[in-house]
Amino acid sequence: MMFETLKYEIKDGIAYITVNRPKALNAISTAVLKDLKAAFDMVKDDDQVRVVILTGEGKAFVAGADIAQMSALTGVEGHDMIKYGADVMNYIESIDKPVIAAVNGFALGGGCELAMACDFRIASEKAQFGQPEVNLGIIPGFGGTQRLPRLVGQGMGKYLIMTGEYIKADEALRLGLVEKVVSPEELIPTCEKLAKTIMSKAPIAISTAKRVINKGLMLDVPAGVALESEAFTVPFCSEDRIEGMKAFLEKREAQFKNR
Ligand code: DAK
Repeated sequence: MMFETLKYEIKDGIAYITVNRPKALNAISTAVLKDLKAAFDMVKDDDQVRVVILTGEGKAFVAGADIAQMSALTGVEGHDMIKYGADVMNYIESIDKPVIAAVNGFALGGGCELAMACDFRIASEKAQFGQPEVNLGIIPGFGGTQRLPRLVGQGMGKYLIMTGEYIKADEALRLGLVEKVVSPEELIPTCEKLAKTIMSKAPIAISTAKRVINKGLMLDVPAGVALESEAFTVPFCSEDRIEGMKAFLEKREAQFKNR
């Protein structure tokens, strides 16, 4: 399928989704949001796809929501747009396959929020992160006020959102906003290596872990642990669990079948 604002390719179980508006530093317009929703619908329905790598074309990952488009909206239109964008980010987070953000350059405003809706952020040394909304007289609207403090802590989350300060990749690593920093050339190979490691595990275990971690973060610890106990039976009752444990005892690699 062709998208107006994205490239979508599948290779060896990995869906590569690339935001493709390099002249506008991949700014998120309504068209980008619609394309992202449609692309993740395809990821969800395609059994061939096991992991997603999401990146940006050119020198930016995504430099924010499209300020030119947003500036013309009325209050009501602005509300609808922000709600739609926030829903798309929630949808990406809810996909039961791991999503890796390969952050190649600027991840600002809506771009930082898009990266945070992914499961992992691997950054190029050239990446920069920030929530500069306060410079425009607004606040983050695609989940940033909620996901950033959960990743970097309350004080640093407030600091970044209230100052609009940009941070480089090494600082993002120190804060826990990204999992790894690599050279630009190593960015996609590093993401592919991570994807392949995850793909070698039992898919039902991976999807269940993602769901329980995401849901549990919204609960207190005893409620989260109850959720874990309940969810544990899903992989435990799978054929892959029998194979995984048998393979261990037979000292061989497990052959998982996603059953
Ligand atoms: N939107 C639209 N165009 C953008 C853009 C953005 N966020 N960021 C960059 N561009 C465009 C520039 O206008 C420029 O276009 P031309 O002038 O060539 O036509 C082109 O991309 C290249 O950018 P620069 O020439 O500025 O490139 P530099 O390397 O010099 O600078 C930069 C790179 C990332 C430091 C700079 O472009 C920059 O500061 N960009 C803006 C960063 C930012 O503030 N992002 C937005 C965060 S706020 C809503 C309203 C608003 C929002 C959401 C909803 N509603 C009413 C619903 C906003 C949310 C955000 O994400």
